[in-house]
Amino acid sequence: MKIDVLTIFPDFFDAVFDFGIIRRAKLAGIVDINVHDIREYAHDKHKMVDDRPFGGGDGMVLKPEPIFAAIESLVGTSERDTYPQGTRVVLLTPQGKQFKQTVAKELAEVQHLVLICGRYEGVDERVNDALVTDEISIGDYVLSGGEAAAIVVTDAVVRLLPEALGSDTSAENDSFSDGLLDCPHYTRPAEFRGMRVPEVLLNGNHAEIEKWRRERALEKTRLMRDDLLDVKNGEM
Ligand code: 6GU
Repeated sequence: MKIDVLTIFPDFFDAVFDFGIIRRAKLAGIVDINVHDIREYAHDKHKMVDDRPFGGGDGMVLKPEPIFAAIESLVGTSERDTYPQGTRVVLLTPQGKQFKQTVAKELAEVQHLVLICGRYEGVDERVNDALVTDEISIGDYVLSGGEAAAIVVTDAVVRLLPEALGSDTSAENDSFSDGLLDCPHYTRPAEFRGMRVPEVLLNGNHAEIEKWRRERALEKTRLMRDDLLDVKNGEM
């Protein structure tokens, strides 16, 4: 998979894609991630990437020209209908559809993902109208820009790529993959400062351990995220 990130703060991404699973996936050739400065696609003499909103109001709006030029360069066209198959151009914005594990799974199937990091104040709507295939928000809170959201989406997608994880079962056991939160985990020592690891995990009875894990996962989900147990929300 190829992932291109478009941002006005490319330095923001310097370290984050060089650790853990993303780093491993890059080195293994499972994913190719490139971060692009939107300013490099601004061809006016001041390399302007944003401007004041028509109609007035606070903040600055990202201009359309550099973003159209970037998409033409990275995708080959700025006509959405003619994007190569398996191309998704995602705008990270608080106005988007909420990012869920189901969305991560869908994006993990594509060949080319372009992530446009919006600014909180806005992106010229013509970017949306002509270029964007998906608008995604990572939750109901305000971030100053889409950069942190692009990192979240990249991490969630890359760890789903075949062979990105060390063990081929670990993604299936994650929270949300079956619609429930994960069960508790313990490692040595079996007793630490008077706190003992649940006995069932020490006895080697795998059927009992599975049953215990399932029960704890259900209990935790009921306690923390009752909403996940509703049938209508069971789309994880
Ligand atoms: Cl994708 N962008 C911004 N600016 N704020 C957000 C968000 C994205 N998702 C949640 N809040």
